[in-house]
Amino acid sequence: MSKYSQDVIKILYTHQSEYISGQDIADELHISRAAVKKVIDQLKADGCQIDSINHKGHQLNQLADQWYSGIVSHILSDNQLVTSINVYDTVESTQTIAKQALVGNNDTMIILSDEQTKGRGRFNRNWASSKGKGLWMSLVLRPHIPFSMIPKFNLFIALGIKEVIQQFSKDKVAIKWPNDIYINDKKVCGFLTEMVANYDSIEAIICGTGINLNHLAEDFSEDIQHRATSIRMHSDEKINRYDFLKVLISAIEKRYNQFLNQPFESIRDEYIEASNIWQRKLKFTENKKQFIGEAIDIDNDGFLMVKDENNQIRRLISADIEI
Ligand code: BT5
Repeated sequence: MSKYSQDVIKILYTHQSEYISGQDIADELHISRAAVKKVIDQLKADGCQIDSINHKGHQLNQLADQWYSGIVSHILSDNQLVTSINVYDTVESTQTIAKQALVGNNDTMIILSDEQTKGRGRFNRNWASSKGKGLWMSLVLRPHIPFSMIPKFNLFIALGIKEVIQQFSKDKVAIKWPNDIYINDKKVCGFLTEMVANYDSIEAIICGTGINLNHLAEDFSEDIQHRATSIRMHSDEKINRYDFLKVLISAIEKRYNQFLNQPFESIRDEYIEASNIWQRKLKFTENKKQFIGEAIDIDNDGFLMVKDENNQIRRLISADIEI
């Protein structure tokens, strides 16, 4: 991509309601009209729908299904959550990139990639991250908190992600404790929180979030087709990834501040209401051991209270739940 692509796409994006001439773009960037034309031709070849009319100029109608750093930086310009924005077209895993990028500095970051070739879930399970279909993101945050607060992070972030997906979905969105978001009993999002720490303090939290935005059923491989869904499959229109990202970061920022300043108790009722695990028989896996039970409550510390088949109450900090 040419040196000026990100600047040109940002100008087109911020002038979406009108035509802007090649000369105006060239003047703003101090480059030639021919250079602007070259970039615009490339953007069209990428899949951007740009209407170009002689003597009138260019108008952006639709962006390609990819992240342009020029636009990401623009839409996140007023965010207080991260200072550094890193956009890739393909990586093995944004978690790996995040872990490398956080060394030797104190930055907070967002890492986005159009595709992950080795996206991973918890316990090194695979996370399918096909190109241009979803939001594959890692956030590097630097909270000054004790280790004991880490599990609480997921609970606050889940509410933020859930409410944003709900804004774009016609159907009910629910949290499946502790790390998943579901629509109609199918998984639309999974996230995981990893930590980099030295012996007495946390250096960074890396929150990896995978959200299926624009998949159609056939875009999922056979092994997950029956339990995966996308927001597009519950919406009348294609999801605009940039609109989605803007609201998502703002919701996460709000929930992150809540997490830093408030106890879980303050969101407990809201969390319980947003969850889909109540009044049903569930299969739990905890430390590789399985049991059947019913979730009955979440306590003030965010532990899940489960009644197993022997009527024993178990208190879980994390587990896999099969619905
Ligand atoms: C998760 O793990 O749900 C956490 C997923 C986190 C992915 C993000 S993407 C950005 C960042 N970079 C990464 O490399 N990872 C993070 P877990 O609870 O272990 O769920 C994994 C299981 O979900 C798999 O075993 C599949 O059954 C299923 N699965 C895989 N890909 C899926 C998808 N795209 N949609 C729905 N389900 C999927």
